[in-house]
Amino acid sequence: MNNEVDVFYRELPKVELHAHLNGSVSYPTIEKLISRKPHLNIEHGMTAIGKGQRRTLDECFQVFKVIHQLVDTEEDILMVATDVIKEFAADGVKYLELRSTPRDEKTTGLTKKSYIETVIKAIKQCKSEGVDIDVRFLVAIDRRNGTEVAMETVKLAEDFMLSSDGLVLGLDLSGDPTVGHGKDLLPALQKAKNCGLKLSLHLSEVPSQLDESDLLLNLPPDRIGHGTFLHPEVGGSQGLVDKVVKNNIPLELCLTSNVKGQTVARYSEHHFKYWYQMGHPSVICTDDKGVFSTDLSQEYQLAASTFDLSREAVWKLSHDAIDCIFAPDTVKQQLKQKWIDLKPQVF
Ligand code: 6MZ
Repeated sequence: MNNEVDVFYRELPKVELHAHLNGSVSYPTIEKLISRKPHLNIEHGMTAIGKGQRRTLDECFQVFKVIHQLVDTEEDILMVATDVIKEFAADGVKYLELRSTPRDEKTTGLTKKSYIETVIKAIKQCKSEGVDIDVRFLVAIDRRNGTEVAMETVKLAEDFMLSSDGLVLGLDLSGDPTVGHGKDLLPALQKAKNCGLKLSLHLSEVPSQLDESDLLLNLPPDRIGHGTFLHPEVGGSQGLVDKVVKNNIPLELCLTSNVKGQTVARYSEHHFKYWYQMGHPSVICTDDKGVFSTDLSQEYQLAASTFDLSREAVWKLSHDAIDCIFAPDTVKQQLKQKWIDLKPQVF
């Protein structure tokens, strides 16, 4: 990780709401996975995008395929999830919503159900070890897998929502945005909403998804991932912005991910500026801290230096993220108390 991050950002209590499990795997964990599976001939350069490097979004999705080869047993998932949770905690994250796409792996006996059970086991293990972070889980639908798998995933998520003591809170819709169409997933998402699962949907991560975004915004989702091309200045529309504003749907914004994945040309052009200036709920997140070689402290520092935010403004930004979490109000109150306790006397 980046040692140049100012201690203020490291010590800032933070909320992370957009973190894909397998995109968050750090260098040391990748090393451990590679040593478990040397026959795959995978090198670290194939699993992360270093400082100053960029890839097309398509190339980023190839990286996930490499990581998935390395993470294909319950044992791997337990290690990956435990390491990721501890790393977020060490970076000052007090509340984390992890998301991941459950997979069946015939060769190892991994099933979608045991995948989710293993992530829950990791969350509970960290809690029992006293790691200072509240972790919840969102079950992800990979859009390329289509209608039937989406329905199956909703059923699984519903079962876990009812049996996981509040650890499974909702659904994420993600995956390569150039593949498939949201209209095929709408019935599954509607069903999820009806049964009380919260929805965080990747919307308009690439241009030319206006129809889809318009359709999915009618649900409406509880949060939006990226939303890069929603606003009129980048080819979106005022109609889309109005829907987001009317329903007060928070945006999860991932600066480094969007710049390294080349959907945003430079940091100063990031759509954080548009939404933040409007006073719309905007939450700084990492997306894939391993793949994009970043962490949440670094993302806050980047937002502050790019958009000239004072330390008070940064504090308010991290504090206001609490209102966007999917856990119930009692958890929000506990977190707000934590922020009061940790607030520096002077900035
Ligand atoms: C869309 C993304 C993503 O689920 O195996 N994922 N989906 N846009 C992005 N922007 C870069 N980054 C990650 O984590 C990896 C999976 O998360 C989704 C993709 O479906 C990817 O395969 P899990 O834990």
